[in-house]
Amino acid sequence: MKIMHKIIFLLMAGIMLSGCASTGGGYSQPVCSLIGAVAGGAGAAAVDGEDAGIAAGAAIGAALGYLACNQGVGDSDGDGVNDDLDQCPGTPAGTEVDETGCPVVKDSDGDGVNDDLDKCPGTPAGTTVGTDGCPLDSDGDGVIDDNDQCPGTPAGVEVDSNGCPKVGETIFTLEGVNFEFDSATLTPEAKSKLDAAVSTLSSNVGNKRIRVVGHTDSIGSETYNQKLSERRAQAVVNYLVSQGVDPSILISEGRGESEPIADNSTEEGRAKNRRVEFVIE
Ligand SMILES: [Ca+2]
Ligand SMILES: [Ca+2]
Ligand SMILES: [Ca+2]
Repeated sequence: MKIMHKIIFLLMAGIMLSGCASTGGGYSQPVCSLIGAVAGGAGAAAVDGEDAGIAAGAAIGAALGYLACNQGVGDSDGDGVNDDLDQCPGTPAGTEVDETGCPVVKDSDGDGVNDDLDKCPGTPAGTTVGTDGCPLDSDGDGVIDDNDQCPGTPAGVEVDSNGCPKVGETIFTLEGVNFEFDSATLTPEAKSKLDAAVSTLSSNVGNKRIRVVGHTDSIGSETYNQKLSERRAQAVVNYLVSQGVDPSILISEGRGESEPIADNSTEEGRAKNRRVEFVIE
């Protein structure tokens, strides 16, 4: 049996030293201590075979195993977690780390965005924030979503403190080929544009109304164009109502050729002048 004990001792010692020494920490410390304890105990038993000797040998072996394993295992980034356990070995000095050696991640204002990503770390409780931790302003009008009664304001439209368009603001313009030639019949293109604008028109004016204003180019008489613009504005209102917009918020008006925004002497300019504007009343 003594020969067997010696073989075990040498075997265990060999495993311990190769595992720990060659890699500078191939085993974790508890495992190395255990191997050391077994090896030490076996070694002691090999020498005198007494229980006390086995216990003493185990204790010495455990200590030796621990020391062997810790040889060469430093704490490169000085965060208090040794390199063999440090999953974030390059932590900057002064960073608070957890038991894995990685920075402790906090969300100081409790908005669900951790401090390291939070560009607005002091958001008041309950504020709706984006991925950057700052209050959301979905329509970019300067009024945060939590206070915005018109959260879909089109870009460039001036708003009041409720985030709704100010009186006189044009919130939408129907441009392009909107009507069949010389008529008030909406083209399919115009209908699809109006369809896309319906939600903006009905839910983004607050408690205000929309004046739907028709304009023409200067081809034809002023009187004729005035009537044509009125019929076109009314056609737009009728279509919007057929698509579910509350008729009580819509006012129809024609201004003929009296308010050109481009040069009526060119086809391009005339196309711009033929338009229907949606103005907050
Ligand atoms: Ca936060
Ligand atoms: Ca807003
Ligand atoms: Ca708004």
